Amino acid sequence: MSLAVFLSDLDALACEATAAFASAGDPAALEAARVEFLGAKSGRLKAVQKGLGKVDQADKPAAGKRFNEVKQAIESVHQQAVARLAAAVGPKKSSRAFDPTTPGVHPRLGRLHPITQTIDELKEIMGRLGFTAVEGPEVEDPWHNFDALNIPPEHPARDPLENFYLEMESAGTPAVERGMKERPLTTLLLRSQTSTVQIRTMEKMQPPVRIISCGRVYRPDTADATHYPMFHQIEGLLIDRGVTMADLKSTLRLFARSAFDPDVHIRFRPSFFPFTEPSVEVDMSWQGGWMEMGGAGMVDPNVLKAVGYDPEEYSGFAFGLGIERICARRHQIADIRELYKNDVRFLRQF
Ligand code: FA5
Repeated sequence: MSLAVFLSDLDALACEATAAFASAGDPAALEAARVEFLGAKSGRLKAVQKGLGKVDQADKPAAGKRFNEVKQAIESVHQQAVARLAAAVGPKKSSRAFDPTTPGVHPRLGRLHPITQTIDELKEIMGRLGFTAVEGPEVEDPWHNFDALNIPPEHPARDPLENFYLEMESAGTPAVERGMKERPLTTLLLRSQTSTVQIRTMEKMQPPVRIISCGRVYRPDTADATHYPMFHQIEGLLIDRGVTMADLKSTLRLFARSAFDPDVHIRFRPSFFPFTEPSVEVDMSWQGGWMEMGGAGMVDPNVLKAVGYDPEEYSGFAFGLGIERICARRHQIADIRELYKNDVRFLRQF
């Protein structure tokens, strides 16, 4: 066989194979074309290869070289056809095209817990009245929770059934340092009232004092609609010269009008706290009746003495209100336990 005939057969096959692969519309047609042209046993390229043996001896190197070139070219066209069909099918999972007009999914915004919101607002209101917000520890020693607040060792408020006591406190008590009656080593406790911060503040600064403190307090109370074992209080303390009960009442009235509504009434009922004299319970009008919000009174001279203030020179008032009750009244929440169920359907309302 002459070289010219061999090359002509080879080129014709290349043209046919290229056309067949390019026109294959689906994988089955492409596979059929592959078998026809590139099939290992009876493919047409194989048949042309057999003609190589019949080419004149002198032309064999040129014929062989050309055969390999054409074979590679046909295989390459086949690979391109495979890729073309695969791209047309597309990746399996995202067969749907992206539609930029589809409405998006709004990310849901988180929000502050209603108690945190209430605390922020109370700080704001009292800040406008000139009170600075201060903090105190939740784990307290009995000096700050009881002794300095004029609550003697035998007082029922110190009963283990009324408090969450923790481990033993270290030796060297502030009471002894101040020359007060020595008392035995006792345990630390979770503070049962924010009145502890009155003491911590007065220990650190000289009058005039005008502070509030908001925070968690703990009591082994049974949870019900108005009680929870962990709750929050806002403590207020004002110490200066010539402070009277009238200042206490007008401050609480201004506070109530800002926190609730301008028509709110407040009422003082005589009461007793060891750290105030006289002492009152503070009620605020609500839904045709009264709601107890907290306690208040004029700071007892014994407390002033315990922190080194001169009761002849200074006087002051203090109050402590329940923040859960304030929050419940602001948002018409009938049961404060709802605040701690972590039910987002409830919390999302505020
Ligand atoms: C006191 O805790 C005093 N320290 C308040 C005080 C401060 C008096 C300064 C004088 C001067 P009382 O135990 O009454 O007082 O608590 C105050 C308020 O905390 C209550 O009126 C109530 O609103 C709230 N409260 C008390 N116990 C709970 C509880 N278990 N769950 C939710 N709120 C409570």
